[in-house]
Amino acid sequence: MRRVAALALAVLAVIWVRALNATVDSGSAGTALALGFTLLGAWLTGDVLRRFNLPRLCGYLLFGVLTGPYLGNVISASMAGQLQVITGIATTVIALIAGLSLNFERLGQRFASITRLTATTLAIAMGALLPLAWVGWPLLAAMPDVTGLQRLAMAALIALMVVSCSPTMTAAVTAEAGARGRLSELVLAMVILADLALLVLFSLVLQLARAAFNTGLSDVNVVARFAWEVGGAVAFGALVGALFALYVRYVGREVTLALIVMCGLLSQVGTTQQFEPLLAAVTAGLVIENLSVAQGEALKAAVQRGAPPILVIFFVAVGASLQVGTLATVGLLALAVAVVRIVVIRLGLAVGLRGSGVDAVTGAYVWTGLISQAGITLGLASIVAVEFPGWGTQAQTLIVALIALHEIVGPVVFRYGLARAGDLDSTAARPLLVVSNREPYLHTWNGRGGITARPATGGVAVALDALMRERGGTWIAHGAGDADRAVVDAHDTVLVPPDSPTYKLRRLWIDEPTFSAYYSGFANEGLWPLCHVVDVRPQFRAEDWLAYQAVNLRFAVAINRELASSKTPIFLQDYHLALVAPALRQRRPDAHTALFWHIPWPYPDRLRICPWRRELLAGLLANDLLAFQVERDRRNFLLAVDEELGADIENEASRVRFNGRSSTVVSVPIGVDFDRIQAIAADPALVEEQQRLARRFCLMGDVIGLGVDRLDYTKGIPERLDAIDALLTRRPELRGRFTFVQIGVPSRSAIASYNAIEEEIGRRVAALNARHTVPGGAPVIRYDTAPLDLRSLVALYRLAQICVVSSLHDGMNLVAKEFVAARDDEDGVLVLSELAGAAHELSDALIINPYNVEGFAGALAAAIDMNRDERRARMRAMRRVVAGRNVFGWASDILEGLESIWTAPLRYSVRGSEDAPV
Ligand code: GDG
Repeated sequence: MRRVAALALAVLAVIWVRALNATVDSGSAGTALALGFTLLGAWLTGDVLRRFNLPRLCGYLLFGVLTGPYLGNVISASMAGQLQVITGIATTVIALIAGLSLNFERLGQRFASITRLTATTLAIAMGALLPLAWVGWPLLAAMPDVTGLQRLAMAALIALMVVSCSPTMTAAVTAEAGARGRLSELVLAMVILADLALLVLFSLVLQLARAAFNTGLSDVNVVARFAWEVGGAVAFGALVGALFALYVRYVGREVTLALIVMCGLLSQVGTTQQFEPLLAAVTAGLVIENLSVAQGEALKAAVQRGAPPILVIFFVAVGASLQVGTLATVGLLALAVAVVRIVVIRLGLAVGLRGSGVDAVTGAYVWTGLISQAGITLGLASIVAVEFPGWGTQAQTLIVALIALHEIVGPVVFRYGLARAGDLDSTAARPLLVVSNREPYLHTWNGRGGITARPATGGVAVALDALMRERGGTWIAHGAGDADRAVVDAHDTVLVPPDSPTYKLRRLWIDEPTFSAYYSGFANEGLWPLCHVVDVRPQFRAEDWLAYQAVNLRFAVAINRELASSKTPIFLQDYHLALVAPALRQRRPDAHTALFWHIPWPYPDRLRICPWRRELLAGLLANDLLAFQVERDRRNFLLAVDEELGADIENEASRVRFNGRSSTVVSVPIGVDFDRIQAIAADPALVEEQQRLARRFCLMGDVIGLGVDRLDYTKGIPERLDAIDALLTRRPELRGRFTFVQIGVPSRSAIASYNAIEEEIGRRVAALNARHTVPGGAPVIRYDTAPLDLRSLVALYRLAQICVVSSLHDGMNLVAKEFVAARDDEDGVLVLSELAGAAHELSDALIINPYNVEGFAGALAAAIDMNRDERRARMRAMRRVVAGRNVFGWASDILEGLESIWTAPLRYSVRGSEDAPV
């Protein structure tokens, strides 16, 4: 039904667009054939250029430039009409992409400083170009004697066109180079903001020009038309954006088709109703991306799938219109303008960058991203040519020549800038070395003599695996599968993922007694309870400590062997590996290491329980970068460092100097793979899985609660059961209506405290079911200890009205964020413990204290009674947070943090000062 509705909507919209644009004749077979050949030829040229590390778009342009002189004879009237529509749609797609690329929330506080930098750069560049255009006006030949307001308006329009940039090219170069980092992020935001401002200014000056040239406008009309053109465009764009976001959310079918129809609407309605169509499209993109990141992501995927053919045709058309011949006539002038342009932009940047907070390396290369000009500039030039056929056509020739020049030079220079600023090194170009206790894939015998590769479950392992698939490199971990040895080569490595190998898994074999003392003993009976404020006594045994040191040393030796270049970033995971860095440094003093501590860090009084705390602190400080989940952990760590080691702490720079070296200590909250969970959630076939699970868990009542945990005493499961008990006692009418699904996957079962909690939970579930289950009804608590795959987990998240996370203490808690990511229906209530790190970010959950049973039960009742509007508002706010900080952002923040430590001192070492600020 939804599919039919989507198609009907698309067809209606197409009919409307065609009605609006009645001048276009129906296409002929020849048009289709010519377009097909153009696509093929352009695609091939793009591919050839790609091999030389140049963006494909350059190839399309080049193809257009080369075939342009011959196309004129081939293009028929009907083809020209089709091309015009395609070009209109394509420029709108480009503007929409620009809008979709700017997420205010993701930029956070940087947004204000980027806006300031852009405004300063533009103001200075325009301030310099305007008088130059005025003075240089006679060079343009047409109407050299014009003075006064007319000359001012013309000069301003030209200056605006000259200074404009190309969001598409910027985005294309960034995407194709696989760049990620400060420069690409900064440039993209700047280019979009600059073009937004220019579009508004252009519209204003255009009205002035119309008045000055007396094209039938009074002064009042100037203001009214400007308000209509800009205000109307913004309002129309916002409306279309909001409608489309709703469409993607509630219909979600044929998104690519609907996208193209939407761009058709924006471009055609904009033109016929005198809106500024490009501004409308940028606004639509901004609204979609900033109202709902998930819809923005879905749209970006649709653009990737559906828009390339349109963009190819567009860029070929641009190439064809560039007419290299014009370069011969205005070539010298264009060259001079290009030089002046870049000089004034650099001047503006030099002023704007002062005090902007942008680091010096990034700042030095921002100009490289501001060279390209394309779609939007071309659009402006053709408006001027149409409105003012005399001088406008001449100005268009100059601008087109300028674009031709910049299209050739821009992408190459920007790529160079990205490389110099380290945006290329920090991603795919440089492999990564991940080190963790647990491996991402386990090989096990399947009972029929065959071997099965099983991926690790859990958000972090899956996300790091995705990162490794993208970057390549090596992952070192303890080999725990019973068939692990059978699949490795002579160097104990195996290529993974098994279906499409992209990186190396290096396994480490640790004998059982040592492993048990290191893992169960020191890590999980000592450090785990030490770091969590719970009622379990940490056990510190000397033999466990010895095993912990020995295993950490083994990891360090393995890293040293695998590390081809000292520049390869090493990303160590968690509390099992606190002593790896110092052991590695003895072998590789210049290794680059970052460690993420996934669990809380205890306050100094509790840390003092550990006899080897100083060794641990010193070990962690041997990393270049040390990251914690939340600020409180970072603070506790710094307090301990101060108290125990007397190390030198620069609080502002987040740096600790100890033992002749310095480490940066930061907090970077971990996220989930939002897009992946969202994609699973959006799959219509998931409904069948939900139905299957509903049958399996006998979910007959109308209120379903859910808890998903590793069976761990820190997760507050008994407290959760107490609260449910209190709820059903207080509200007996809920019996028979309320079912709670508790997934509890056993872990660390060799440890007594874990055994005890497993038994306790089993006992309490039985008692609670006995007390509250109605005769003949299904049990209140559906308790299952079998692990589920991610798909089933997402299905459960969507089945539940309430998800409960009641940790007594938790570094973050990914279940809370996964639940939110799965709820693109913006429904469901999260009941979240204030003692979990996630509560620092998800303040729109119902926050509880698991030790307060009555309060907890009250929150469950509130969750059950909450009305749809409040549920939606809370979930929407939480989704914004979870989407804005996904697990890839987490990893790249840490890895980029590591990179910047290593690029900064290099620069300062030239000055020979260790203490220079970074
Ligand atoms: C530490 C910190 C921090 C659970 N059951 C199944 C399953 N899971 C997955 C969940 C989630 C993960 O396990 C558990 O997340 P937690 O955040 O509770 O993780 P911990 O193991 O306690 O880990 C914690 C985390 O590190 C990350 O930094 O958040 O605070 O203690 O991803 O989905 N996954 C599948 N089937 C199950 O049955 N596939």
